[in-house]
This record gives sequence, structure tokens and C-alpha cells, in this order.
Amino acid sequence: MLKTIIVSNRLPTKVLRADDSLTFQPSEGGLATGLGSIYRRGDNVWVGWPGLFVNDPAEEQYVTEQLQADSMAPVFLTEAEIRDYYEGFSNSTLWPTFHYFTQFATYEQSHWEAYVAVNEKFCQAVLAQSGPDDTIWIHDYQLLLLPEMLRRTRPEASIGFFLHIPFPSYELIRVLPWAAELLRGVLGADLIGFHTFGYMRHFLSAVSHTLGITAHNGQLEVGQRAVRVDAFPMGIDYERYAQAAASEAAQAHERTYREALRDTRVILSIDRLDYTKGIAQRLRAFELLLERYPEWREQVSLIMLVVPSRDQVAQYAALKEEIDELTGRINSRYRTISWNPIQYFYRSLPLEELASLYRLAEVALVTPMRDGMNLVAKEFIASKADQRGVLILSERAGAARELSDALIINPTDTSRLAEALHDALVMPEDEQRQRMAAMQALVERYNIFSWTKLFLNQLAYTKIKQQTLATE
Ligand code: GDG
Repeated sequence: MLKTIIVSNRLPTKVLRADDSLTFQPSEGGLATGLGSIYRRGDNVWVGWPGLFVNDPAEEQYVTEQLQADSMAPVFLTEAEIRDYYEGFSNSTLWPTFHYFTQFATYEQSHWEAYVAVNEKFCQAVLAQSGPDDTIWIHDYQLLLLPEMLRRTRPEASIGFFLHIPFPSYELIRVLPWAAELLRGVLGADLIGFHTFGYMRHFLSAVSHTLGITAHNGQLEVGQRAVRVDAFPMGIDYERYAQAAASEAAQAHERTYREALRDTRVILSIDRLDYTKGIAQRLRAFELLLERYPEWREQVSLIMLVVPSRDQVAQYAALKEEIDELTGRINSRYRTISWNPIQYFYRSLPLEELASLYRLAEVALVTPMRDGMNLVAKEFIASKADQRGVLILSERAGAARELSDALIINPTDTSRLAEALHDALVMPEDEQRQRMAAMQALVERYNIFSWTKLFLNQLAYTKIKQQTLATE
């Protein structure tokens, strides 16, 4: 029977070492949910790093067996590999470049070599799991070389690739010393997906400038193969967020928060710690709101949840300091004995608490400098059963292409952002409901399950079309 193999840097289960024992913690991420029904079906399997270092062969075997029982195949990586391939090339070269932060990008030959070697390691792991005609769906920027590596040994396989982050303008791609190799790597796939048409166009332009291959109707001729390129905006598990928000637990948390906040109006900000998310700019806009509109003092609170991420990397540590400092400054400047403008949490919260924050907030402030999609915006929408609430959304998040009923802003424009906050706080309920209803219909319909189905159907269709062309 033909199999489907999902490949991503991380497995949907994280293996943690505490004292002398190992625990297996399933991830709550969107991708894990969306693909859950796929990788657990039949002989399908998910290939990826389990998130811990293993030096003992007996332990390696134990982890492998445990994961195998839940349709996963681990790729074990060493500390040096994680340092150079993951923190190095993936997060210090590709991540800043693809998010237009070239000032943070490093270009280390040794990181590149580790990236090639780890992609090769993933290739061997996938080959061990797959037959010649299987379907392989590869995810994200850590594995750009994998499609081509697999193609060499599996010329007949159906290979799909999806990029979760933006694909930037060719002007950024051309800065990378390894641009041609990376693009050739991705072109090993039969279907290449992006969140938006804009990213897709940038990719086609980079391929044309770098490799001299031009697209016709979203199709590239790569040797004898036709490669299809398209936009697949990723969705969320709508019901899961709607239900979590409606749950007793979320309502109880909400009541506690409301009491503590003395019924002030709530603006919400939720992100991983990352310079792409525009957290500092958002704080400045909130400060400007309080300065310009004194009537909001003691009337609004900003709940800011920042989830720790990559904080060993220098830029992330610096950003953390900047956020701490700004929050301290704003709170000390405006706080009163019974009101604190910003409630700042630096940790991650369980889903019910997250859902209670979505319930509580009247305004969600999603203002990244660049963001492939941004799922927080969609989760906020799914949580609003009474259709009240306003989303303020950066024009540079992929989600802005779909959620045109949000207040769309330029995140660099602090003054306009402060005005958007004011506009959101005074927006009539009728208008809130009208905008929210339109966005809910869209987010409910184009959810994570339809996204998965659409991509895999399109991949199967691309393959059939290739075969028909070959026999004509
Ligand atoms: C990348 C791209 C693209 C956050 N805090 C908590 C928590 N979260 C969850 C949110 C959401 C997820 O984390 C964050 O997803 P985003 O899409 O906002 O951002 P990235 O992590 O940067 O993801 C992005 C995505 O890939 C998918 O393609 O949209 O553009 O950068 O689901 O709810 N979850 C829990 N507690 C928290 O404290 N349980």
C-alpha cells in the first residue's frame, strides 16, 4: 500500500528528559493537529527530530520504539548539529533573511555545511521509511534541500513542500551565497506551497533570476519534470478554539482575570519572543495611546503574553531586555495604585488559559513586521462566540490577505497604530459584529483540515498530470 510521509524539523511529540526518566509530550501546534489524522493512518509516518540529545544506543532504541508505536520516526541530531544547522543556518541565516532582517543574518560556511549534512541525514531517514511511489510532504525552511536530495533516489515519488514563513523579494535571496543551491533544493518537489500569492511570486522571480527557469501558469519546467507552485493559506482547527473558549475552565479563568483587572477594557498581544513580531513597536503604540488619549488611562489594560523562544541567540536576548525595559517604563509612568497598564507574562500558558484571554480581550493586537501567516489572529476570531471584538492586523502578516475585515495597519507607523487602538476601542458593536462575522465565516471554512486536504489533493493531481504528459 502506498504511504504518506510527513517530514518536519520537529516531530509532533517532544521527548523531555527529567532527572533519569523520559516523558513524551504531544505538541499542541496547528500542524500536529492538522496532520494528526494523516500520519496516524495505515502505515503513514512522521519523520523529525524528537527534541532531545541521545548518546546511549539503548536509549535511542527505546525512544525509537516508543515513537514508532505512534507512527513517528525520529532523526537524532547531535548538539553540534543543532548548534550549526538549527540555531546557525536555519535560525541565524534563513530566518532573518526570509523575514527581511538581513542586519541579523550571519553567513557561516560551517553552518551551511551542517545544514547540507543534516538535510542529508533527514534524506536517509525518509528513504528508510518510504518506497519508490510514496507521497512525501516536507515542511519548512529547515529542510529546503531535502526535496532535491530525495528526488535523486526516488524519481517517481510524489514530493510536496510547504514553506511556513514568508518567501522574500529576490533582492534578499540574492544576498545568500547559497541561493542557487537552496532554490534547486526546493525544486526537487512536484508541488511547492506558500501561504500567499505574494510569496509565491517572489519565489518564481528568484527562480527565474537565479536559475533562468521561467514559470508558465504557475508551472516550472525543471529538466523533464513539471513543478507546480501555488498559494495555500494555512488555517486553524476552528472547532477546537471555539470549544476551548466556550469551556467552563476558560470561563472560570476569564472571571478571575476580570475581577483582578477591575473590568477594564482588555487589549491582547500574544507571540513567541521574536524580532519579527513587532512587540516593541506595539508597546510604543500603546504608550502613545495613553499619552494622546488620557481618557483611556485606568480604563484599558494590555495583556501581553510573550512565549520564550530561542533566547540563547543574542538578538532574542536583546529583544527580551528591550521589552522588559519598555514595559517597566510604561508601567512606572502611568500606573496608579489600583491599575497597571501592562500585564506582562513571559511564559507559555495551557490552552484553556489562552482561550480565556481570547474571550476576555476586546482588541487583539497582531502587528508583526513580517509573518508567514500568523495563527493567533485566526484563533482570536474563532474564540469570539458573541462576535464582539476587533482585530488589529499588520499588513505584513500573511493573514492580512484573507482577513480584510480587520483594521489593517502598517506596524512601523506608531502614530497610526495608536489611532487604530483608539478606533477599535470606540467601534460600535454593530460594526464589530459585522466584521467579525465575515472573518469567522472565512476562518471556519478554510480551516486546517481543508488546508491539508487541498494540498495533498493538489499534489496527487500534479503527479497524475505529469504522468499523463509523459505518456502522451
Ligand atoms: C510559524 C510562522 C505561521 C502561543 N502562545 C501560547 C500558545 N501559542 C500558540 C498560538 C499559535 C502558535 O503558538 C503561534 O503560531 P503563529 O502562527 O502565530 O506563529 P509562529 O510560531 O511564528 O509560526 C507563522 C505558522 O508557522 C504556521 O504556518 O502562521 O507565520 O512564523 O497557535 O496559539 N499556545 C499555548 N500556550 C501559549 O502560551 N498553548
